[in-house]
Amino acid sequence: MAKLVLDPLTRIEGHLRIDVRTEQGKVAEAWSKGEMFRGFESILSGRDPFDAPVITQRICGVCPVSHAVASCLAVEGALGITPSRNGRLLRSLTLGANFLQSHILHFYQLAALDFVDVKKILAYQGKDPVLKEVKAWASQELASNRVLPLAPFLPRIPGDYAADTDWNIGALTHYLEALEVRQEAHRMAAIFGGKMPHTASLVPGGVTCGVDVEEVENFRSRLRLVSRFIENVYIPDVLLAARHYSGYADIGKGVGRFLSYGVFEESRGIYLPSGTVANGRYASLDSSKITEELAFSRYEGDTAHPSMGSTVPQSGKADAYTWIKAPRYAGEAFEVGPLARILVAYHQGMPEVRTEVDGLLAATGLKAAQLDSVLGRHAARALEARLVARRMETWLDELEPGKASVTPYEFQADGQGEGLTEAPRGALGHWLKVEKGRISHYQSVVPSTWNFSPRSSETSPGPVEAALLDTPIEPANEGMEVARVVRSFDPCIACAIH
Ligand code: NFE
Ligand code: MG
Repeated sequence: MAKLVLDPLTRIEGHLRIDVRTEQGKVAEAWSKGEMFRGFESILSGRDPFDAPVITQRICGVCPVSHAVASCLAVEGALGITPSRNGRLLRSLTLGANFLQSHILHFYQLAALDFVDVKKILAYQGKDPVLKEVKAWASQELASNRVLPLAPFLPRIPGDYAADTDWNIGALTHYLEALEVRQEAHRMAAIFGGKMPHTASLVPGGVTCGVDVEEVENFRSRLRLVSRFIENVYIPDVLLAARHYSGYADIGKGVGRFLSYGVFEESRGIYLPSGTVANGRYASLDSSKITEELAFSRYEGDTAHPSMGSTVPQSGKADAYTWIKAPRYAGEAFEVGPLARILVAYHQGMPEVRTEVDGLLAATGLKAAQLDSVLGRHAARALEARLVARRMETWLDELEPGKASVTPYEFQADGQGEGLTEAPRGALGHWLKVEKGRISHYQSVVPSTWNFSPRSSETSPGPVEAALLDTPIEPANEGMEVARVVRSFDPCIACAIH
């Protein structure tokens, strides 16, 4: 029996710590720990409800648009505001751009370094000027006396990296290219969002910018650049990774229950459906079944629906081991994220998702059950990027230049609302109550809160804790297998603890 601690495990803001206990070369128990508290929900109390989208975006720089959309929907519900048609489409375009940048960022900048041996650049013999420059830089760094040479590529967990020099160098090239493409996606979000990372224009009622044909085409041309990268680089790289690391189709199997709130408002309805999948069966979503449990979380109070719950920190709480709460649906842990959205859409029967998933299974030789794995999560994220990028073209076509993007409304001083949407990492809900024109209650339940939740009882682990069970551990890898399982969920702890 041995214990392994990885801390911090995140390559972005937020401090995720993972502890595992291993037995006979496998993970026998795991603990997911959010190591800080921020208090956004308390900050919102007493504020003007129209400040909510501005403040909640500051929860995160990676998925701010989702927080803006969730709070706009919650305020609209509370105050009886119907967003305009253009506003819905512009929100979806801005959110879509944010999904694309986040998925590309995740695969290349946050996850790829667990698979790609960047040191192989030292063996580069070709003529590409950028790679020659990277090689020179790497040699210089490694020969230097710097404390952290070759950051952000090093230090790293030793791991079992693929040996193929060309593959590794190719992947490094794509790492660099992804940085540029991500900028394009940020520029797209800024066209209607005003600026990034935190948009200035998403408000209850729609978006405060007009639809101008030139801007629409500006957006479209950038979208095509990003789409080209998704089709020609991102998806092929995921397929190649699946070949080099095929064992990861059998590692990281989670709780087997998936949930999506549905996302991307269209002129009618929403694009990706809401619902749950358990035992391979689709069911519609009933948001009254959502609770947050607190047995092992450092907060006061008891299990409650987020419309009633509170977030009051209690640092010395006995048995508690994290600042992340434990969201549950009908009392059970559910996985959220791109894989959940894809499986919910698949089992609900959405034709284009069925085509994509069946195509992926045929191309990789994976069985449907193996989607619930490390590789399945990476593949679902890439397929979703393709689906969203394609659909964004139709939202651009549906915009009505010259028509209003925001609806006028009569201000109501009281109300209660629920804003359910999806962030790149999964289901995102904001719940608020307005009394005498001020926010009297605000709770958000965030994707990484679902996935990185602690136990709700001794026998009911959170989704990542469950996914780590039985992961084979090779001592020489120093926990790389754990890192790969955890990062397939794309953790953002700044969001999870908010
Ligand atoms: Ni900070 Fe977020 C997304 C939200 S996270 S990244 O995606 O909401 O869990
Ligand atoms: Mg919360």
